[in-house]
Amino acid sequence: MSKYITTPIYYVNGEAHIGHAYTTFIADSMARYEKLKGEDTYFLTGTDEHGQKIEESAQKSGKPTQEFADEISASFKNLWDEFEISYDKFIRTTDKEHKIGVQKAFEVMYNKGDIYKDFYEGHYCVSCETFFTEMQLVDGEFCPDCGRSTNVIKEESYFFRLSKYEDALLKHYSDNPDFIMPRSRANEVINFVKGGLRDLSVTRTSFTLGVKMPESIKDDKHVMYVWLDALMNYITALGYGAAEEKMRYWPASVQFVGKDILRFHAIYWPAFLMSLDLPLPKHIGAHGWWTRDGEKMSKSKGNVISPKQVADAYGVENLRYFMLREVPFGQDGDFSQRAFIDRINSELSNDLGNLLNRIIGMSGKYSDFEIDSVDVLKYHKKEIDAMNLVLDSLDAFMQNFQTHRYLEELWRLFSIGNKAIEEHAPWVKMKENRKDEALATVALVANILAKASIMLHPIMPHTTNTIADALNFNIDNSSYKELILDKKLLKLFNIKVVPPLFPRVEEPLMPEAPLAQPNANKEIAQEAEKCSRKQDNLIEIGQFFETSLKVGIVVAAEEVPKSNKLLKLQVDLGEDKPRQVVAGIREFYSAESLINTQVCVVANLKPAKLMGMVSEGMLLAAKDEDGLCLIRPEKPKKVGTPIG
Ligand code: ME8
Repeated sequence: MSKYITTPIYYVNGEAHIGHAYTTFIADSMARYEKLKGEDTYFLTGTDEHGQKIEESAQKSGKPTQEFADEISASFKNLWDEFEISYDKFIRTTDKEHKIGVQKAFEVMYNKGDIYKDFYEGHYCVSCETFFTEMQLVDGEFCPDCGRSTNVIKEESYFFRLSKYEDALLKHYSDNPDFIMPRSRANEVINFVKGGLRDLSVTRTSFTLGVKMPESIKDDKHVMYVWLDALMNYITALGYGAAEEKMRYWPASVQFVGKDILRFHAIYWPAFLMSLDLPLPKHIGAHGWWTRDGEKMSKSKGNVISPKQVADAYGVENLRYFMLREVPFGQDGDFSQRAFIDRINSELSNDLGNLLNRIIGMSGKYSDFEIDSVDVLKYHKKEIDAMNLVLDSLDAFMQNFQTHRYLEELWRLFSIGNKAIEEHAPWVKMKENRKDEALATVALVANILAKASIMLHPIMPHTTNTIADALNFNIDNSSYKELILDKKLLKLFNIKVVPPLFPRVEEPLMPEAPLAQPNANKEIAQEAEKCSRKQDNLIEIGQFFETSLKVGIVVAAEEVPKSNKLLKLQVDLGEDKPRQVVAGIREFYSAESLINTQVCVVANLKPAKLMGMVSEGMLLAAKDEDGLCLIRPEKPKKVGTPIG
């Protein structure tokens, strides 16, 4: 079965930052993984070049729109080329074939009766290129997604009958629980659809930068809504509406997106596809945000980190490893230079790099760089079995896009190798004239390194080719089949000396401090390392006690209208009256289930306003890829009991 993997197409309103690089790295690694397995795989990325946002950015730059789009699109493409992203096609929505495909799709939906003409009056957020109803706005004016001011727009518009697809969408989510990954993200989509879908305005008359209407409809005032145009890229790239020879790749096996654009991909896109009578993608993989100081990194906020700058300092493959290892798929992650350096030094340099160096050194010393695997099974059955168990477990993590777990498990192989060397001490065996045994251990570890490099190849292609070169084999589909699927050992190694792959990083390599500051005080940092709390910033105990934490009991709870996330709670903290706490936990708890249950509350936060309601505290909770749970006292405690 063929595989089709996509990234979002990136807006050309600014250069790529590490958020874009992250999506592209995940998709690239997945595509490389499938190709390594011998799957017929097509990998698409590209740029989104229409809409009011781009028109405004071009105007600000003082350049003609097309020239502006050409430059930024090229900067994305050049960066991906420099990073050796293995895309099969880089699509631009200004490509002629794309526009023809979008017009064709519009026509099909129109002829089916799924698109009709009417008037639209609503509040438009240019940054999100989305209309909102008055009720959806925060404080009657602000965009509920990005918080920016919205504009009132009244215009004639064509509408897509999104409401018609409500039931079909809900059925699809329930029949295909893995459609939205991670599963924990599905609830927000399902709740949104259950809340009722309004027909979607899919054309604009207020600006001109967009795909024109199809000839057959002849309504030149209108251009197509940028999201309709953009989403269609996933099929126009395969030739939809023109030469359709690549449409055999459809449906996509996975479409990677950031959680910010999940709604477009998990609601609008499937509805458009249903209208076009095309099958739906197998998975929409929604990842979290890279944040800086807790805030989403974004071009419009200007708080971005340049992937080129990081890659120049640390190497692009180290960056790929770090980003895919650091953050569980679906979760947010803060980009910290300290955490990056820790992973380079401990995992890449110590665990992997040193193991390779030891094998190069021992093979040279004991047998002139030539070792065979004849005695490996005789002396190392236990290690081989352990290695095979790890190798067998890996595919499932990749299929669930859990790159952090995949790498974590993969690293167990290096522990098996390092442990075997310590336990069997080949240098002692050599002294005792037990050369066969000594060489068997070296060959075992060489095999471990070979197999691990095959599995690491999709994430670190060059580095693993260097390892393969040092061990004298090739990483390709046939070695994948032999060494991973058939579990064979490499018979003979002719080992080559290669320079250390991962020089240790002693000091941050980025000039000023564009990333999170490393801990200023080295001693404290070392102490923290011992406690294996490497990435936390240490605080004084007094600082902790500045936070007043108290046990409370929920005495009333209700859903906040128009919000999929918020619940309004009344929490008794033993004060003269209960406090109102507005908490973003509705996806995980129903209002009724909370009544009469105990919670832990941050009681001395400045009151905040959420959707116009005052919130006088915050509940303690823990969230991972399986969802969120409240932190509660193990046994019931008197309300108001301080925690600490
Ligand atoms: O939304 N952390 O384009 P865009 C992680 N053109 N990923 C991030 C990120 C962050 N801080 N910021 C951006 C668009 N991304 C539309 C898409 S698709 C038919 C149209 C990544 O340039 C993430 O993948 O704003 C997000 O979905 C994408 O960039 C949005 O890029």
